[in-house]
Parts: sequence; structure tokens; C-alpha cells
Amino acid sequence: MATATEADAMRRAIALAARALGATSPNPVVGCVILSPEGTPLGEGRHRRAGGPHAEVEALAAASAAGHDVRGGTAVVTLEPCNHTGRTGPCAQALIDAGITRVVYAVADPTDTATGGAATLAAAGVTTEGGLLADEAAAGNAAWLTSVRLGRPFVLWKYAATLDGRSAAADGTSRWITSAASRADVHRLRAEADAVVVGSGTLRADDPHLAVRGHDGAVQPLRVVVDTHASVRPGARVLDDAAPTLIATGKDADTGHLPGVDVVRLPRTRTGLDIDALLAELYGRGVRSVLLEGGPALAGSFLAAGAVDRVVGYLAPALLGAGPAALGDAGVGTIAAALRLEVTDVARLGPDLRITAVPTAS
Ligand code: AOF
Ligand code: ZN
Repeated sequence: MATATEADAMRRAIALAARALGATSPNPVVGCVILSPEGTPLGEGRHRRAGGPHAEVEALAAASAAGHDVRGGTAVVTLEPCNHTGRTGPCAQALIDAGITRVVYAVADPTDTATGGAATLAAAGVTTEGGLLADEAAAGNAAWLTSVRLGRPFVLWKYAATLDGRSAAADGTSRWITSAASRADVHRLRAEADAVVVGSGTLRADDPHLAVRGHDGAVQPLRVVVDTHASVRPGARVLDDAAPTLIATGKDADTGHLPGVDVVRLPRTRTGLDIDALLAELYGRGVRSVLLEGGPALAGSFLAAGAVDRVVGYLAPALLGAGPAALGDAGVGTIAAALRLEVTDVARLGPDLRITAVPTAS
């Protein structure tokens, strides 16, 4: 059984891991705390970016830099220590070499490449215990774990609407439906995502910038415009150099007006570009989490393709009575086919409500 001290250390490790959200793709976020045999924290670390040291190695280095002897100590880590030599060496072996005699982890490593760390540790005589605060740690790594399971990026669809579900007024104006608090929260979602995806209609209507503001050190997400006919203007704000940008367009689109812009050509479907092909392209580029920011037609295509894993709606206490709905055609023709969701969180942000929901398994 894990001790209360180890549970506290795991909470700390989960918090450390969360700081790296949005910076580690295609890798998970991982945090680690090294405890002395008496339960005193000796060093802590997190995996900061792919190619960099794993959390365990950073924590061991921190303990050693502080002059601590970790022999006989315990490593508390949010993910089962890896067993492979990838861009860095295997953490299981690093812990064994350092003289760690107990390892408590939250979630098993689900990848074929890295799995097996717990068995390696046990074979070397290290006590191992998995599953401590597993739900909390898995929630912190939800995007990465989902991407490993599905072989495509995790997709979060975010929208802002009035209480009657409209995302713009009848004349097309939409600045600002939700409060500054809600908009700041969206910047956090962007900072945590590897890519931000919008459709060309949103680009035409709002000329959004889509870069992250107010998060020092955040890795800028890849800005992706789904633009079947390559209608983006060369001066669009999304094309500036604040963050990388990818224009996804149809096989036959003319992109002569976009020299130097990163363009990918994808197959078309009846309603637009092939969403599965888009997600496969992004996955191949290392994207593990996508923030889908609209508009209504693109969100409908993603939902119709079964490619939304979480919905975050910002609802402002305002009514419009006319104007475009937050969601366009998602292939639902009758009430029995409604896309049913389960609400996982409700929060108040300034005057607004933020509702988080996940599709129910059908
Ligand atoms: C750990 N601790 O901090 C991380 C782990 O790209 P590489 O070579 O660094 O390996 C990445 C894989 O290792 C990743 O897919 C996941 O299975 C595991 N990540 N493991 O013990 C860490 N980041
Ligand atoms: Zn590792």
C-alpha cells in the first residue's frame, strides 16, 4: 500500500507534469518526486519536451545537485518508468543504477516501445506499485493517452455561444460574446494544445490570430486552417510569424497566391476536406492534441466523423434570437440520432458558464 506521504508526492508529481502540457508532444507529460527512505522529498522533475530528459532523470539530477543520497529511496512518478532507449536511456535502469529501492507510479505506459519498466524494476529487486491516483494522473495526460489508444490526435471542440446557442448576431458580429475571463481561459486551452484548427469561414469573418498570449514560455501551437479552396488572403493574421501555420486544402486548389506557406493537400468529401486524412497528417507531424475552434460547419464535420473527444462550451448569459448556431450540420436528422454527451465539469468564469462534456459511448 502506498503511504500518505507517497500520495502527497504523487499529487505534486501530477502538478509538475501539468506545467508541461502543450510542450512535450509527441510525448506525454510526466512528473516525478524522489523521496528519502523517511519520506522527505529529495528532488523533483518533469519531462519538459520531447528529446529532453525524462521526469525521473531530471528528478534524480535535482536530488544529486542538492547533494542528496537517494540510495534506498522511493521514486514517485505519474507514468510507469520507461524501459526503452529512445531519444534518452531507459528510466527503469536509471532508477536501479541510482539505488532507488521502491517505485510508485500512477498509470502504466501503454506504448509498445516503452512498456515493461515495472517488470524490469521488479526483476532487479525494486518494489513497485502501480495505480496510485491513477484517475487523476490519467486525466492530466488525457490527450496523450487518447492519442495512443486511437492513433490520431485527441480533439477538443471549443465554442462560445449565447444561452440560446448562437455564436454571432444576425449581422455577423460576434465580438465579444463571452467575457474576458472566458477568453483568457481559451488562451490556456491553446497553450495546452499542439494545434489549433479553424475553418476558412471563421478566417474570413474574424481574421483570428490564433497565437497564444499571456502564457510565458508556452510553445505556440501549430495554426491549422481548413481551407478547401485555398481562399486565405496573403495578409491574413494567421499567416504571420508568431506561430507556425499549415493550410489544409483540396487536391485541386490553386495556392499560387500563398508562396512560402506550408500547404497540405487532402482528399475531399461531399462536405469538405476528409477529416480523418487531416488528423492523420497532423499525427504524422507529431500533433497529439488539437483544439478545434470553429466555425460551425467545420465542427459539424468533425462531429459527424466521430472525431471529437471533448466539448468545452462557453455560454454567455445573453440572448440573440437570430444568427448562426454554434454548431452546423453534424449529420443528425432526427432526435434519436442526437449526439449525446456526458457533462464532466461545470464552472463559472466571470458572468459566463463553462460546460465540459464528453461524447457518451454509443
Ligand atoms: C518516462 N518518463 O518522463 C517520459 C516517458 O521520445 P523518448 O525517447 O523520450 O521516449 C518517449 C516515450 O517514453 C513516450 O512515448 C512514453 O512512452 C515514455 N515517456 N517515460 O519514464 C518520462 N516522458
Ligand atoms: Zn523514461
